[in-house]
Formats: sequence, structure tokens, C-alpha cells
Amino acid sequence: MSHHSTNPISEEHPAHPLSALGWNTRVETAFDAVAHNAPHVLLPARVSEARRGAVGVRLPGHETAALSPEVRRAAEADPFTAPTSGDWVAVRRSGDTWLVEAVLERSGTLVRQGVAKDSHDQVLAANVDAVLICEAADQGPNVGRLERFLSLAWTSGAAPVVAVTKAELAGDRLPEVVELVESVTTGVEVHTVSAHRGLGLDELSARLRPGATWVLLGTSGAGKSSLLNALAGRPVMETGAIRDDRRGRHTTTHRQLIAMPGGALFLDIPGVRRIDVPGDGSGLERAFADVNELAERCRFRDCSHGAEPGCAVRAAVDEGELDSGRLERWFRLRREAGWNRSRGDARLRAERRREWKRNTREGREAGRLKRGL
Ligand SMILES: Nc1nc2c(ncn2[C@@H]2O[C@H](COP(=O)(O)OP(=O)(O)O)[C@@H](O)[C@H]2O)c(=O)[nH]1
Ligand SMILES: [Mg+2]
Ligand SMILES: [Zn+2]
Repeated sequence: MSHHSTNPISEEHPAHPLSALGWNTRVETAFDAVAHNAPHVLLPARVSEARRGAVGVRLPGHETAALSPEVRRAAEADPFTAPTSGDWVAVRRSGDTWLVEAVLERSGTLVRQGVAKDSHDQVLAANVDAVLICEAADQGPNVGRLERFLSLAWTSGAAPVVAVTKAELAGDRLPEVVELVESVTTGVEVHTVSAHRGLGLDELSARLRPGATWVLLGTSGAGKSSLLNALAGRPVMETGAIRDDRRGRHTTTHRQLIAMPGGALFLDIPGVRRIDVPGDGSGLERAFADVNELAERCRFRDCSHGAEPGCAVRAAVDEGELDSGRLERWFRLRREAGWNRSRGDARLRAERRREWKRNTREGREAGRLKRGL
């Protein structure tokens, strides 16, 4: 073996073949736990795209993997467990196909709240470290939408960063736009960028640490693909008047886990049109940290910030410190979160009931078998 390595560090610590895809010690531990007891030889792989009944994986080469019967059954019983973009999985070779034998424990998930009454929450992406929320400078900004995106991001456990895109189109309004964005993004970094003019890209690139997995959130036309291309320094995504769904795009599957020059990864997930605030209200409260801070100073611990005396929230509105629109949106989002939570609970109860019935039926059958009936 040659010892003329140009990089002595990598010789001491040879990089894992999957490190360019975000492999780290946490994932390694999760994989070892699964592979250790497996009857087959398993390999780790990262899901770049979920399809019907199969996934596109990186091994690190591009492959398609079918779901093993166990993984498929688990996914049918609980769609939350189905392998999705960004998931780390254990695969094995079976004949001339790859099979996903297990989905490794996730560090966090970006979940879209189920909208229909009986619909399940949908995992948009797994193992996401950071979310880049794009809001176009020339169309708003829509602060209510930003608050929803921020709630979603915080709930996932990933850190949000906001990009005000197409900055040059805002002209003189730019400072006002950025100020509005900052008024609803307490504790979140805001970058002003222009993909077309190359503005703010270096600063944003510096935030993209090697091995970190990012997801872009924003409405169709917000400039997400253009920004990604500008950051990548090459066309990795199609831009412009292309429908933001699977059918309308001509990008090939291997483009769905995009490695940036600095070593960060971007997951391309289906466009999210409607953001329902998750029933788990923790992300929402984080997105409204400024309001919550005020609420701690209310005289009554259970203050509803209505007409009670000593309400610090209402006082802040009266003094012009807190925008009354933001307060109204907080009330509305909390109500929504409450509805979604109770709906989720009802769904969970129904599922438990079904499972209990199934188990007792199986139990009865097992008992009958044992007794030789
Ligand atoms: N003027 C200007 N237009 C931009 C910029 N970034 C994106 N656009 C345009 O905005 C439209 C939507 O961009 P795209 O990246 O496809 O948005 P996406 O739907 O969020 O991926 C396209 O016509 C882009 O050319 C920018 O920095 N400046
Ligand atoms: Mg796009
Ligand atoms: Zn109050």
C-alpha cells in the first residue's frame, strides 16, 4: 500500500466511505446495534428518496432497495416507521436486489401534521440537523407563514435558519422587509441573499458545516432551488416554472441528497404547501419565545392574556413592544395545536383499540392452539 498520502490526518483516521453522506458515531452505534444480532451481513445506507414500497439509497453508490417483509409490515401498521428521505437504514443483498432490513434510530424528524381527519402525520425527512427557511424579499414577507415554518422546524429538533431570498428585487424596501422578518424570528439567524447577484452566499455557506444535513422549506417560487444551485456553484436543481411535485420535475433520483462543496448535505423533499402547526406545541412556543418571556411576567400564572389585571403581554402590546398581530397569531396557532393534539390523541386511541383487538384475537388463537383445539 502506498504511503504517499497528501493528507496525513485522513491516513490516521481513514474516512468512512459514508462520511460524505453524514455518517457519524451516533449512526455507527445505531447500526452496530442492529448489525450485531442480524442473521445476515448488513450494510449501512442512507435513504435519498422514498418511493412507493421502495427507497433510493446511497451505499455510497446509488441503488434502489425494496422493503423487507418486516419493515413493510411495520410501515403498514405505522407509516411513521416507514423509511423516508434522510433515514439511515441497514440493507442486505438478496439475489440481485437490495432489501431494507431495518430503519436505524432517528436523531430527529421533520413531520408534517396529518391534515385529514384520519390521516397520519407524514415524516418529510429524518436525521435533519438544520432547516433553511426561504422567504422571498419581493413578496411580503408573510410573517404568519414564517411563524408556521419556524414552529415546524423547532418541533423537529433541527435548528432553523432564515434566508430572505431575491434580495435585489426588494429595492429600497429591503431594510423594512428584513426588519419584519426579524420581528418574528427571535433567536434565529437571518441571512439576506440573492442567488442571481451572489449576495450573502459566502456568509450562508460558512454556516453549512461538513456532514450536517439540511432541508429547505419555503413556498414554491421562493427561490429555494436557485439558492441551492448558487451555494453549490453548479446546477443541482431545476429552477423556474417547474411544478414542485415529483411528476413535474426532471431531476434524477440521485439528486435528492445533494452534497455541497463544503461537505454539508441538502435533502430535497416534496414541496410543502400547507403547514399545520404540530400538536406537540413545543416548537410553537419556541417560535414565540419572546411572547412566552413576557407571559412569565404576568401576575397570574394561568393568565389567559385577556382582560386580567397585571397581564404583561397585553401591557407590551399597549406599549407598542409587541405587535398585536403577532399575539393574535400566537392565540390562533395555540388553538390549532390543541385541535391537532386532541385529534392525534383520538387517532392514537383508535389505533390502540385496533391493536388490542388484534392481540387478544391472536392471544385467543394461540391459547386454542396450545390447548389443542
Ligand atoms: N431576481 C431574482 N430572481 C430569483 C432569485 N432567485 C430565484 N429567482 C427566480 O424565482 C423563481 C423561482 O425560483 P426557484 O429557485 O425555482 O424557486 P423554488 O420553487 O423555491 O425552488 C425563478 O424564476 C428564479 O429565476 C434571485 O436571487 N433574484
Ligand atoms: Mg424548486
Ligand atoms: Zn398575561
